[in-house]
Amino acid sequence: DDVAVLDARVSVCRACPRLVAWRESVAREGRRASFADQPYWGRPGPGFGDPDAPALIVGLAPAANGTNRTGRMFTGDRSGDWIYAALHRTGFANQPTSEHAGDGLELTGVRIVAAVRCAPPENKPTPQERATCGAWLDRDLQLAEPHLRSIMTLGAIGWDAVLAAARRIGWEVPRPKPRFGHGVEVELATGSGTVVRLLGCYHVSPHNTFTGRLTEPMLDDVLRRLR
Ligand code: DU
Ligand code: SF4
Repeated sequence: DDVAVLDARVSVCRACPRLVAWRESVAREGRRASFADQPYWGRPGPGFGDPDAPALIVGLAPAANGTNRTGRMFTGDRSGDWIYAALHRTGFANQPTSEHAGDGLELTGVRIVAAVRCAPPENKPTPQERATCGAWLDRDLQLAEPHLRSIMTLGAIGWDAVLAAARRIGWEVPRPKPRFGHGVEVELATGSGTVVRLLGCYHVSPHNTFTGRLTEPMLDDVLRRLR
C-alpha cells in the first residue's frame, strides 16, 4: 500500500549529509558496549503501526542507540519503554514492551512517525534538517488525511513540524500559530473538509519522565483524548 511504499522510500533517504554521517558512524563505531554484538540499523526510522490509523503520533527523532539500532520507532530506549507501556494501557498496543522487530508488537488505531527521521547528534536537528525532513511528514499527512482524526505530538519540535507541514499541504492553521504546551488542543481543517485535532504532550524522554515533569497519568490522559 502507499504507506508501505512511503516507509520504504524514507528508510533509504540520504538528504541530510550531517545526519547520514552521524547515523552511520554510530552504527559503525559508536555503538554502546552493551549492544556491541548487535548489528545497527543505521538508517532513517520508517513509520510504525497501523497504516489506516485515525490517530498519528509525531515524535522528535530516532535515538542513536534506540531506533538507529533497532530500526523501529521508539524501540530499544527508555523513551520507548514509556510510550509503549502507555499505548498498551490505553488500548493501542497488544503488548507493553517494544524490544525489536519480530517481537510480536502490533499497534491498532495509531501510527508513529518522527519530525526528523534520522538520529541527530545530541538529539538536536538543525532548522535546515527539520525543514528537509518535513517533506516526508507532508506525505504522511496527505496519505492519512482520508482517515485521520487526531495527531499527538511529543514535544515542541513535533508540534512545529506538524503545523508547518499542515500549512504546506493546504490545511487551515489558526493564526497566530498556536503555541505548544502539554495538553494543548487545536483544530486543523484539512483541504477535504474534515477536522483533525492536534494534541500537545511533553516528550517521553528521561529528561521529562525522571524529573516528574511528565507523569504516567498525564501521558495516559492525552492518549485517551487521542483515541
Ligand atoms: O508487514 P506489515 O503488515 O506491513 O507490518 C509491518 C509492521 O507494522 C509489523 O511489524 C507490525 C506493524 N503493524 C502494526 O503495528 N499494526 C498494524 O495494523 C499493521 C502493522
Ligand atoms: Fe532524509 Fe529525514 Fe534523514 Fe534527512 S533526516 S536524511 S530528510 S530521512
